[in-house]
Amino acid sequence: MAAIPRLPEGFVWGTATSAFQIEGAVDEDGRGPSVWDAFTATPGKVRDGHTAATACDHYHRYEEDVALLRRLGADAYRFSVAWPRVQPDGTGPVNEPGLAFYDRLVDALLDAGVTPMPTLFHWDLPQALEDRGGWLDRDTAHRFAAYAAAVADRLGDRVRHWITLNEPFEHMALGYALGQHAPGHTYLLDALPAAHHQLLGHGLATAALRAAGAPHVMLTNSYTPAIPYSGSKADTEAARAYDTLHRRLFTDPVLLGAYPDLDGFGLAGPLPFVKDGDLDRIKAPIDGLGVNYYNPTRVTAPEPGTTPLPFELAEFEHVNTTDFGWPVIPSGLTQTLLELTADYGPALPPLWVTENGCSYDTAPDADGRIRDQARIDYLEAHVKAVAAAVEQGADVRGYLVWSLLDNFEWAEGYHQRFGLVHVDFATLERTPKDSFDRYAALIAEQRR
Ligand code: IFM
Repeated sequence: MAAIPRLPEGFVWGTATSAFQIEGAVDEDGRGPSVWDAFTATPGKVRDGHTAATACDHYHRYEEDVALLRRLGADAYRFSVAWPRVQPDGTGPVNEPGLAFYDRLVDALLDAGVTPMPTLFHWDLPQALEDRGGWLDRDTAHRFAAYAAAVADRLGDRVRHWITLNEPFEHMALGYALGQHAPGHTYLLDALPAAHHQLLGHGLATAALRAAGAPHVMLTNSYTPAIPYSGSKADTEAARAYDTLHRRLFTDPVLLGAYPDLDGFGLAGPLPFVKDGDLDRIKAPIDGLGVNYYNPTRVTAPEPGTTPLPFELAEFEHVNTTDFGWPVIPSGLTQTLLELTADYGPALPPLWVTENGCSYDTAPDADGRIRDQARIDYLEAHVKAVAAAVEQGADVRGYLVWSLLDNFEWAEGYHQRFGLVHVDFATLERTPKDSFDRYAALIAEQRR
């Protein structure tokens, strides 16, 4: 294998997780129910009826997990704060025992020499807010800023790096448009206010974090280059439409203070849910843009009359796929980073790869070792893809593997294993995989 090029001095290496996917302890210490508790309790929503009631039991085993990060040599750890643990109803006074958990976690990370990078919203909205309309209700954006202020008030003396939202596109598309994730709505394009209100929440929370003295604030989006199925004009336009919905809808307002033209979606003219001053709030300066990358998306023009959307998705042929069926195309990460750099120019803050990883269910061998060579190959190829983008001018500051642990993969339950560390969900025993050791060696090599 060719050597992995050295990333610039100070480049940050780490891993990422999210609260609902690992914590468990859903009924403890005053935590309120989230939309995901309700969704997992609804028959047929999650594969094999899996729930996250215990997940990785990280809530009780966080010290063991922080020890794993120390052993990995990670510079940073991106986790999420569960809003319903901090404010069980999503509003009102904080739930002290819930906030105290994150206090302990942050202290443990700092003791281990690992920089905490909390994300304030990774999809587990308090159910009480969903009952009032969730992200379709503008007030949720204001509630989010108040919650962000409460967390910053408690952790801001030690946490410097904050992330407001995780992947607002997926949350809108899967949760509000298609119903594959909580809260399970199938509103198609009527889900768009959920995009705007999340972005408004991001802007208002950014202001709240600044007021609390936060020096480094980011938003994390998912990015996927839209690859036209063919060179035809129709496929090229379809890919452009997909890119508008997935990338530009969630990036232009934040960096440029304007929504892209949505004419192709039958939405000519001003969007009725965007009020005066919203875009100025959404455009609050940020210090970094989080990039979650898994694969590119192949896009084709739709057959007339088959869909209200100006595109259809297609499969890539002759490529390896992960257990999730996702194509393994590392060059898509280079392309993503370079396209952001070219398209947003001076408006683009430094980029951070806040998630990248793959699902492979490699079982322990007879000797207990997990020889997940496919994950090693995936990670090496994607780190090289980051290095290639940096070499060509992208300003990338960090790379975080999704994920530290095998965990609850949303509608797939425990069927997709993304971890560097294997979790036996019956015993909760953690076993670092071969990829964990390879990533540890890679981090050490980069520091030498
Ligand atoms: O597990 C998810 C994570 O919560 C958000 N980004 C994609 C990951 C893999 O599907």
